Amino acid sequence: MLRLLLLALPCLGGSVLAFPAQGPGAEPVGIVGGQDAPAGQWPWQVSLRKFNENYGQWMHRCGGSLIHPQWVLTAAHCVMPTTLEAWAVRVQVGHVRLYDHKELTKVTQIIRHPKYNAQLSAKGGADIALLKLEAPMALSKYVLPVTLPPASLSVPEMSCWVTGWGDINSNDHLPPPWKLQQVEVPIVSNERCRKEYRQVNYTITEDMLCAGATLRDSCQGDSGGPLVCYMKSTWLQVGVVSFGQGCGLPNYPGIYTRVSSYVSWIRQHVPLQP
Ligand code: 4AZ
Repeated sequence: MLRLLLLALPCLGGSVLAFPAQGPGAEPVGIVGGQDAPAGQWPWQVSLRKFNENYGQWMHRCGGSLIHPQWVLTAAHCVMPTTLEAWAVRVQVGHVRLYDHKELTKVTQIIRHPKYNAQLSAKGGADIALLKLEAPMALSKYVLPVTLPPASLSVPEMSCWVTGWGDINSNDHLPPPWKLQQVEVPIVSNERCRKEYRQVNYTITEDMLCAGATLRDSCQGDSGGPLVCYMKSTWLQVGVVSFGQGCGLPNYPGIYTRVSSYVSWIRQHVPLQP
């Protein structure tokens, strides 16, 4: 999950080179089992970009969500190492396709959760970070912040949605034109999730939340993106895509940072919407 994701590179003459995740220990790497998301369905979804020196391109690295006109929520592992500075990160807001236009929004501050442990990575929990945008976004039908849950929220075993431009299967990148994908995923209780993950020695802590089923999951490149549930007649962001054992595998749901565990930390930095 920490591997630099080179989702794909739009190249000269409109042709495209795709770079699969490589290297020893490369994990199965989008959204598995998804469909194209209609424009305006998930108006808080953002694509987090990092400048690739070799290709001179701002490449998709992770997802994120607009939680305030000037703030994006993402995963801490998406903005590592800590030497990664705000100028090297930009976001695309308000579009379902990657790379079909050049407007990116500048980031002026990266706040990683102080309890995120770079050595343990996502497995250590607190996989959450905030990005401050250079100016508040103009809100529209296509650009709207998502609602955060109350700290007291306990998410029942219901059906929710995860979105992103990540891989569509282990090692299968989302093909051009890179349209945002969505998939409905069941929430899995921490108790059940813990039992499954014990087999691979992962510890599921209270600040994590599990969701997914066979061939319905998030995957590499979706990290940092939102898991939302329709509750109390609105969409609440209950999770941030964090990690998991493979993608869409039976018995291994995706693992998310539980947003309700971090609302008070978020509120220390992000004002309530005006
Ligand atoms: C990753 O490597 C990753 N199936 C993200 C999500 C999931 C697994 C891996 C969940 O970024």
